[in-house]
Amino acid sequence: MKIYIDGQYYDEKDAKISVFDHGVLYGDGVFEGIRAYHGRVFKLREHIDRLYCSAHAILLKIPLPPAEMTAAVLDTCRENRIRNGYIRLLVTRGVGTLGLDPNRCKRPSVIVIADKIQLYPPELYERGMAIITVATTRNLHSALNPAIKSLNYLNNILAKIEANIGGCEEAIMLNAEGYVAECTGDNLFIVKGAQLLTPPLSSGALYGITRGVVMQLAAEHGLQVGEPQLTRYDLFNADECFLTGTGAELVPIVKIDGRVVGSGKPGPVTKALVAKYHALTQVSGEPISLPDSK
Ligand code: PXG
Repeated sequence: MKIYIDGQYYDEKDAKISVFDHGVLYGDGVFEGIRAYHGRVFKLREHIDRLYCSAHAILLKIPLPPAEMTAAVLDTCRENRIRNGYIRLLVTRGVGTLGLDPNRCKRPSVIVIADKIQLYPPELYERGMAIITVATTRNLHSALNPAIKSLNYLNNILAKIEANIGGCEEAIMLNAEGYVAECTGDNLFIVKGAQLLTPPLSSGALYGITRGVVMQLAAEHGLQVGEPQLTRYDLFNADECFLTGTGAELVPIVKIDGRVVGSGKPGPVTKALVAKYHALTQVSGEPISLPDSK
């Protein structure tokens, strides 16, 4: 595997950054997780936009314009002959001193990794997943806004650990007011009658790219899409529930904190949206343009 670091490709074993990089010292940086399907990068513009918005929010000036970043992602896929895979894009604050001051960091570093994807087992999609609410609440937006996809993911990691201790692969995170925000690396949706509901961004949810796609597909499917504040009660009494994310796509949720959701099986609306989402991933995206011989 070849890793892109600041305009050059390195073998995996040589792909290294400094221990003085503030990305390592302080989690000072931003990232994206992107999918490629059938030789195309899905929703690349949206991911690039979100990366620059995250960077803007932390006053991190990405050293190349979005068009060059886009080209770097596509080129890294070509370099690794990736047709289907997972792309991790990150920008660190760069090499600085041991002190906090980001002004000491002269140049941010850009890293692109294009790899095979680790998928959840297919049974999970057929049977659905059980999840639990965890004690760790989402970061306050007045402290570290969860809309920023920063390299400081400890809030999410702590919640993930609690999920694992509780025997689950994902967790519901509430915000400080007790409203549902999202999962540790996925957004959350419920179906109630003809409505598709997901927590608003102000709840502490990430502005998920998959979330946006699913909301659009649902509207086209004739569902009424809304973003009200949701409580655990709303989730327990939903007809259907699922989570969304670039890696996970759509995963049906059939049990929450021991309460069976709906029929206890993946529901018809979830299945219809899964089919629509898969269909879209097969036909859209930025072409990687791999030569046929490769
Ligand atoms: N919420 C959070 C907190 C996320 O980090 C999503 C929702 C889904 O967003 P997209 O744009 O992908 O639909 C994410 C992104 C992992 C992993 O390995 C997942 C994400 C990021 C990093 C790692 O599960 N998800």
